[in-house]
Amino acid sequence: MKRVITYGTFDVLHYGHVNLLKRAKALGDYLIVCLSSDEFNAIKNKKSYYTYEQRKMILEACRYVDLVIPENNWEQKVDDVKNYHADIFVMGDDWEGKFDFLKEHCEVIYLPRTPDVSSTQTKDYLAKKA
Ligand code: C2G
Repeated sequence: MKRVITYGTFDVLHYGHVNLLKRAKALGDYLIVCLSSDEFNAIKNKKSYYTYEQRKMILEACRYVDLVIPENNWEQKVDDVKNYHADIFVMGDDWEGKFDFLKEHCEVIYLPRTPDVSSTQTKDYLAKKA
């Protein structure tokens, strides 16, 4: 049973997110998504359109996701990998190298981002249409 873990805000879920989740799940048997809390988003200077609970509900509807837990800070990843027995840590390659400290605890894989799609782009487009 290979367990994969990934992190993110996943606001206004789009096909770039799903493409990441799909490839992450394909690396193992069980995918844990650590979803940024609204408070941690503020620390990341990100304002989500959807609340944590709404983003969690949407992610839980995704066929590739097995468990959604909160991401509350930058420091929890080593504990998460240990506590959830994660074998593989996956992030999009916009984070290339940033989490290599996890390599002593699990495999670290950065996957190519899906080009030309982002929550911000979608939100800006919809705001202009309003
Ligand atoms: N992603 C992607 N392609 C896109 C957009 C996003 O592959 N077009 C990936 C990102 O690389 C990330 C995941 O989808 O792995 C979630 O993206 P965000 O919600 O933007 O996550 P981020 O704000 O980068 O949070 O501790 C880590 C942070 O919580 C990561």
